[in-house]
Amino acid sequence: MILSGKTALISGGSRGIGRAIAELFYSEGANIYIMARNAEQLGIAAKEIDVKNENRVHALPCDVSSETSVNDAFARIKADGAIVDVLVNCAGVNLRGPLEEMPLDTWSKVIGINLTGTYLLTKGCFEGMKEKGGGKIINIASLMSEVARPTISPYVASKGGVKMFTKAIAVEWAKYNIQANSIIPGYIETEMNAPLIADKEFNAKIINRTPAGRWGKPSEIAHAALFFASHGSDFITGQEIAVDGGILAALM
Ligand code: GCO
Repeated sequence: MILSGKTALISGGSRGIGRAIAELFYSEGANIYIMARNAEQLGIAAKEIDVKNENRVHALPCDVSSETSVNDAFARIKADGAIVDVLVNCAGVNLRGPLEEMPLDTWSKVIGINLTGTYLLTKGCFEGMKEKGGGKIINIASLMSEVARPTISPYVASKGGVKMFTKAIAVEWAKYNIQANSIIPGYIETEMNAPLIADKEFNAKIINRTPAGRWGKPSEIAHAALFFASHGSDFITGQEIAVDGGILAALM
């Protein structure tokens, strides 16, 4: 199995894309820490993912936007005697509203979780990855790393930052054999997008705008993450894979 003997840390791992990545990584033999703010939901998810009851999925409650919370989480991993080989920065929120009415606390919350959280977890993994002679950092970017749409300005800014931060990690840590790459999901059936799916007009727009003619599934993102977690990506760094049903390739 591709990830036997590897420890993966997946933020946002209790649901949606992060959960799908955790499930696939589990099936490939990884030892997994899943992170989320809601400890109860996280504990339930960890048990559900660990279908073979091998104690290979660990719930690690964490507010990724808080340096203290992130430091406490890494202290727990260290106390377990584990070192993170593969980091998946998937924790993300999208709080929507007109830019001209966007409150600073909403802006700060989105940037704090989506971008600052990625920075804090990435930095927390460095010493261990350097010690082990390498590592994989996989950042979940977005269509909004490439293009924008109205009413999601903090999310667009955060995901543009995630894409470019991935390149910054890549160029600075390549000498330590640490590869950093981004995945660009298209419109995926997740809880974050539930309001959009429920909006018949928006839903129809996405179906029409996506050449594949459908919303993507979280599991379809997971396979791209597995590639970036594998040795197959050892000479790939600072890049992006769009898993978007062709939406970015299409003008209309
Ligand atoms: C939105 C959506 C998008 C998608 C995703 C696309 O409000 O338009 O939430 O942001 O979820 O980010 O990559």
